[in-house]
Amino acid sequence: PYKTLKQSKPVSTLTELPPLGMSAKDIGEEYRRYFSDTLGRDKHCRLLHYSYNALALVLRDRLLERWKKTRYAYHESKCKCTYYLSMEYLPGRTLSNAMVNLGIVDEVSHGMQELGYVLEEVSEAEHDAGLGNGGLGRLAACFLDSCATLQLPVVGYGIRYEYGMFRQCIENGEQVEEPDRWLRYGNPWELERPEYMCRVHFGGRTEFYRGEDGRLFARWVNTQDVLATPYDIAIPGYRNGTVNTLRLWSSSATDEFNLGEFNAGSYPESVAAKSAAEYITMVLYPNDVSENGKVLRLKQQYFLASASLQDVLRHWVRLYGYDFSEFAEKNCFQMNDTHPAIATAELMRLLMDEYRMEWDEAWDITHNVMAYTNHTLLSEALEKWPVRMFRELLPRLLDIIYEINARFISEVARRWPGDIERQMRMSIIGDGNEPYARMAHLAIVCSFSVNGVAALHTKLLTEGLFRDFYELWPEKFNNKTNGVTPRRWLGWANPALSSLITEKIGNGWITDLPQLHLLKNYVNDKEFCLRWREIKMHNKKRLAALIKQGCGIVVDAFALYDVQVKRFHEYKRQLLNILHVVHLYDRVKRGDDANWTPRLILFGGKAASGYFMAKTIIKLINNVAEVINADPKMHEYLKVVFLPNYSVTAMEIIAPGTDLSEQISTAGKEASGTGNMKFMMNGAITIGTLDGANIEIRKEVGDENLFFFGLTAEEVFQLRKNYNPDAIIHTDEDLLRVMQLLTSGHFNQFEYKIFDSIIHSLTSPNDPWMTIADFRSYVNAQKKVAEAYRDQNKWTRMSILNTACSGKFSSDRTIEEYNNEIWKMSPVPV
Ligand code: HBZ
Repeated sequence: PYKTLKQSKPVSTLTELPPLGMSAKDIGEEYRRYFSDTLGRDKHCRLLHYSYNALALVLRDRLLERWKKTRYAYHESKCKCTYYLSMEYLPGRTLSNAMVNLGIVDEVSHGMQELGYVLEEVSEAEHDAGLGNGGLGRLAACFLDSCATLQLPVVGYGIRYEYGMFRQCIENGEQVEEPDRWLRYGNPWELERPEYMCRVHFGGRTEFYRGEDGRLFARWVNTQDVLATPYDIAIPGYRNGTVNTLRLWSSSATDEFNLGEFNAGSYPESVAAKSAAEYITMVLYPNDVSENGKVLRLKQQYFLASASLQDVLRHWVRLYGYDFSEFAEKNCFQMNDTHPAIATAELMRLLMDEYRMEWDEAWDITHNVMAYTNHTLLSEALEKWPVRMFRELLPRLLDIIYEINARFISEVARRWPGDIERQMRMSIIGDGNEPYARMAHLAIVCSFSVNGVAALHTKLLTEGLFRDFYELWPEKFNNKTNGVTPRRWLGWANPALSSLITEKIGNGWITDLPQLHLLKNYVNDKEFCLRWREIKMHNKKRLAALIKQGCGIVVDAFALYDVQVKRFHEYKRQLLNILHVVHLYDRVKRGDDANWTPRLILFGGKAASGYFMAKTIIKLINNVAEVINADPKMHEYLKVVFLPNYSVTAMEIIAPGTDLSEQISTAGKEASGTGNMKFMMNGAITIGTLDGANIEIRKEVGDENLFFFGLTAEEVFQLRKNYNPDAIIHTDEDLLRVMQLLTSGHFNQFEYKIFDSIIHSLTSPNDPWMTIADFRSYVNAQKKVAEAYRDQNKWTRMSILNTACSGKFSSDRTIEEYNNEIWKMSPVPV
């Protein structure tokens, strides 16, 4: 088997600094100075935007001091550094994060209060930085928080998209996308660094030449260049003096870019060329599965890879000169999925063409510094780029990829002589109608570490998708189960619960989450249970207020809050959830309502703009909600809500107010999930399939404290061969009635046939998501949920145990594992 994990040591050995030494009064004074002297506003200006900006500047000063000290500490210790390469980061709001990690939430709150402001209202003026799609981008943000908290020298590299994840509106039940110009009113948290600008090449061709020493070199000529300017964002550790860097690149045109055309009198053409350069970082691709074949996407990927590597190499040369003998010992690159995988070939290019290394020397470095994390098994998500496109855009990189592949294939041939099939399966270049580059293969071949993001996912990678590679290099493969930062997802998001926890077990849990185990001592303490329940009630009211504000629906805090928030995708099976809702509706309608548990079923999440099925599922949910919510008879039984524009900030209210966490993907399809962990930490109980990290959640909390149902990954695989949804429907009366309601047009009376595609996919023997197969066991599990919820003492006990057993799912643990087994750095005290 792949390497099993060593027990990692607790994080609490960190020295915590004394509080910042800023009183509410100091904060008030500095705020006033920024508000009037820097921003030039006076008492007549009540726009919260300026108050927010002034406060942000106060905090930024504190971050800047520590930022500089951290840089110096890293510089002086000449420590090893790791670079996290990610096309996405979803940090959410920065103000709250800065206050929490500087340890001055109370001081700021009081300071603002004395000035007549409510801190929560001022914070509302901050626009979420939505530079990511979902789990992968949020994971990157949690990781940066943990790295800084563990005092690890890690730099995050990414793209400063002008437009982040679109804003989702719901019109007539349908998703409508609106652009997210999050930088319109400026961003007080970023620091432009034009002094570190660099150039990224595109197009042109390769030329060979002899150097003065007679050696043959390649150079990339006749290129069209684009400038990359970094914008730095401070990433503070939790109360420890460390401030790491997230460096986001923005593209712009070079000056000479336009001159040729301009001199020829084509002013409009020259300006068009300028905007082509600026397009590169204009917008985030809003797709959470794949974006194969789009030239602009490949440009974005190469732009990130090249700018970041140039930055690291320049830094190296400044520190160590042109001696690269220790480069591999002192640097590591972690690629967040295959999106930045072109960095492998780019590092080869830079080392050979710019730093004049021989192939072997460059390769020795490259395959010892690159590490790759895979986030999905879905075949449609595997990145493939047509060779033709590569040749036009990045000809020199294509040369290098071909050479890497030739050497790799000869290694395969040595290991399995004559096994041509295997060579074709493993080749980096795939041959279809049109040859293409398989980015996952490139990433594996060029990395010393390949990891999945939950135990089941890693197992399925080594047994299925990457089996050939696993047979060749078993030692490369390892698992790193995801985690989330407890500072944001418990400390900040759930202040009431955090204070109760700290009152009972002290505040060690904030940097050593397994300490939550101590809460188990209180499950029989009546007073404690009562307070736990009151806090949940308080958080449900906050969530109810968010719902009221977001879509005008009033919900009762006594109902069971049953929540599914995540990207919309067929494999996540929001459809299964809505089929259950229709079943509940049907039960009430036919009078089967004895011992009823009232429920709020809450949905939230975005669909990729071009993903027809996902958008139709959103429409179905909204139509079902409309029918149910408009029926006065249903009021005391059921409410269905679709909350528009789900985001990191919304989740901070949603997770603490949730009773039941829906994690119901088709087994084997959700690599890990991280929402499941946020809910668990906040005392929600999971209803889920045996998929991703759900399996590890069950192991921690025990079978009696969550609700599992459905086929296993193995059973899904087996059933695929003779799956017959129609037969299942006709042997299950409840399901038959649900399907009849759907097919009869009950939820689309004036919208003829709009749900036919859904009905067709549910009933197709080829439905890869096997929703119908899991309906009965899901409904049965939901019955047990309803029963359990009626016994509030039992439910509260389960809730406490879920929080108490969530210690494993801190991203501090995940990062300790990355560091112990892949990065191998020492913490650097600041
Ligand atoms: O990464 C998610 C997985 O689906 C989830 O199971 C896991 O917990 C999480 C963190 O490991 N994957 C994504 O979020 N993927 C993307 O967002 C994505 C974005 C652009 C793409 C492809 C995937 O081109």
